[in-house]
Amino acid sequence: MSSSEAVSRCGYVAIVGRPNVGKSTLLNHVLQQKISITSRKPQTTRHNMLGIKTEGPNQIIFVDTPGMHLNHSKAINRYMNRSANTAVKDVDAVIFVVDKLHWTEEDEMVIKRLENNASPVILAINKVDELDDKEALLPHLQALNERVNVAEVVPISALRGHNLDRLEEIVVSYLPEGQHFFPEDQITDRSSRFIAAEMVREKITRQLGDELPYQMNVEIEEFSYEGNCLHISALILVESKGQKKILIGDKGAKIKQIGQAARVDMENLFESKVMLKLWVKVKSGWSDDERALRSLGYDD
Ligand code: GDP
Ligand code: K
Ligand code: MG
Repeated sequence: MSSSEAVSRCGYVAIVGRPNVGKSTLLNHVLQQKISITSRKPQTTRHNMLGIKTEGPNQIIFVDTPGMHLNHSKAINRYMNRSANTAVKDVDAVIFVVDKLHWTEEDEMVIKRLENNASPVILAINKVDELDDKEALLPHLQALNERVNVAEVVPISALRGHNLDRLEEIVVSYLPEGQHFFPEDQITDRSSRFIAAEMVREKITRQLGDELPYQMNVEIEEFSYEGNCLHISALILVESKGQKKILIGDKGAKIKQIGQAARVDMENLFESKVMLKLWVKVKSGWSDDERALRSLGYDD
């Protein structure tokens, strides 16, 4: 059989794991496009998001998920747990990402979710670039193996791209034969406006560290081309006047930095010159109010 007659495969693969193990970094590296935002902070990814990779006869549809959170008292954490839970149902395989030796209660939560799941679990041990002694992984692996029914184990570095080809090969072997679900040039199910808003949120999350809690939302008010230039206007909603002040910074220095960094990412992804305007507005109490969450588009 010549390669042009190779069987076509297509399927869904959920990327799960506790916050900060490197799920979104993994997705971006595999797609070679930054569509999912990443940072050192746990609540960076809030929604399930598809990352679609079509290569030759294979189409892998990755589902990036928010990490599972222990704190259920806030509506947004409950929402994020629900998203991660639904993602592992009806997929052809699960990539369970763990951080080499750093094991927490939140990893335990993910294991509990996977215990009764039918899909094969591919255990991806991430951040091995930070590991000097590879032998140290062995007792950790043994303990894991007793808990989850792991089909495959792959040590990777999502950041450096180490062993990701191997991971992809394994993933493809679990995909059913069938027609592709998406056109081959489509990389995500999310709109350009959504990703633009996420890029602004990433820069805020990264540049403000712990000064600004995650009860912050970004809405795109304008997204239109004028000639060759993409004009984007984003409204940042924060919870208090104090937060607004921090976000704007001394003489507007902070918000300017955030805008410049977001614009660079937007120009890369949209392959266009971008004019970005940012506005900050106070809106109090939304993260504890499910209805307010819905009105902001968090009901998928
Ligand atoms: P998520 O919450 O699981 O989606 O994690 P992120 O993708 O947002 O990554 C969390 C942090 O871990 C970020 O600071 C990443 O740069 C970092 N990170 C992700 N993968 C690796 C890796 O392979 N090696 C190292 N050293 N850091 C990584
Ligand atoms: K993160
Ligand atoms: Mg993430």
